[in-house]
Amino acid sequence: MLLIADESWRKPVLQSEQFTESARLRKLRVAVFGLGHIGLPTALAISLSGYSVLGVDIDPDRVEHIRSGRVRQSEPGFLEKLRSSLETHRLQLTSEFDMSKDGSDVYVVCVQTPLIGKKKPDLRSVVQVCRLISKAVRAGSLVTVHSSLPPGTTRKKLAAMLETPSGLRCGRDFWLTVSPERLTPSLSLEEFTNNPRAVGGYSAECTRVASSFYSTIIRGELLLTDATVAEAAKLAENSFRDVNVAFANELALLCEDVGVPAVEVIRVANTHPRVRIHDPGAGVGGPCLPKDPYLLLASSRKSKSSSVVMAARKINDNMPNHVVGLVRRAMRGTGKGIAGSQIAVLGLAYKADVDDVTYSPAGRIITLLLRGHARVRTYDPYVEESLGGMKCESLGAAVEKASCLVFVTDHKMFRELDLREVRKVAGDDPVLVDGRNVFTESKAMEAGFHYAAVGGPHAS
Ligand code: SAJ
Repeated sequence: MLLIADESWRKPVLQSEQFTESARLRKLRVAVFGLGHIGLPTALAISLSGYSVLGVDIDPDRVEHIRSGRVRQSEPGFLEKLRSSLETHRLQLTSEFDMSKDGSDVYVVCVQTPLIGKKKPDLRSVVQVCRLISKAVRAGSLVTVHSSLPPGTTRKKLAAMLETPSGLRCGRDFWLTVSPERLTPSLSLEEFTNNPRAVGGYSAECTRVASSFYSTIIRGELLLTDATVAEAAKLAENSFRDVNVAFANELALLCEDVGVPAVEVIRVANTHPRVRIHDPGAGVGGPCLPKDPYLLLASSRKSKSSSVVMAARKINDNMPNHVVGLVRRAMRGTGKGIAGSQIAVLGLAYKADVDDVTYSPAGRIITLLLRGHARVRTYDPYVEESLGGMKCESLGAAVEKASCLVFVTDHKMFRELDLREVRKVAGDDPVLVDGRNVFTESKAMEAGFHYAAVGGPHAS
């Protein structure tokens, strides 16, 4: 008879059954690290699923702002749900994580992974949080990473970091998974809950155990896979989108040379059942698309000189320069230069109806206009920042006596503008440069503007 002296092999089986049962009963205590545009909706959504959640952020001001309801999420119902979770203490917040008193069962890592120096991944926040968690992680815990990571980071770097001080073994004593976020800021709770979601385990057992937790908070399909697959898939999604936007932008530049409106070419091409050309624009911003391609290739050992992903980044990063070129050309057509001219930059956020200016093309456009000695006023109904221009509190104030209006973000309120009213306050013989094809040439000209657009006609 085989005597098994060491009972440790039973631990994982017992633990995983206990974990799964606790998940079913919503008894797991969850700690979410990082309360930014991903972490806060994550912490709230998990608390709304019935768990007790501790939201941890190193910035005490951010914690205070969240407590007082000063949050960036503008989606309907977000604030009410946040207040309710805080009032019932279903969600608690702290800027000090005391690992000696921590009794969490699930640790969710939602901190940022920006770029540093020459477009290198900056993993310091993830490493800092994992080192903290490594001092608290116990047998039967689940650590799951929602941050975007270069493929292989969790398996090669984070697992050992979590094992070291505790002496516990990843995959045997505690579980480790990668489950990258896909939500879009204006639909954060809905997309968190309903989007299909990858759950990638350090081991198959990690994936299995983690799925018992995620199946209680995610209604979308769970894609059970490997940790490195989950890391790579996330970056592939955003790199795919960035490459496709770059194609639309390159097509737009071609259409300008040929003299046909890119939006019309794309409209016709997209009637093909298997074609979906994206929208050309003033550039690609946001916390993800401008950086995820670099994270994806960070693990590549091949030369990046012929990379389509890097070529796409170059095309997209050049679009703000192209927009300023359209401004120069259009104003020259009215006998003006940008030096000394009053120019209104309308829309600073990286995309429509958000307040985030991370890597926003507007920043580069304003810098280039100021370098050309233009007098730049800015207006964005969602954004606090001015990005170097003179911030105006109304569209009218920004447009008053302006020789040129540059639309950089396609906010819904811009789409609804009556250009004839706008024309009344603008300067003489004004130009409208449309960075997001919000308007049409005919509408702009009827209202009294010379019109130029990305991929569109040049101002006549
Ligand atoms: N953009 C274009 N043309 C397009 C689409 C986008 O110029 O056709 C520009 C936008 O103006 C913006 C930038 O690209 O400046 C990024 O736009 P986005 O819609 O991708 O916005 P994000 O970064 O908030 O969301 C993306 C989404 N990823 C994908 O759609 C594959 C979202 O699902 C992710 O959760 C998010 O990145 C993320 O957090 O990774």
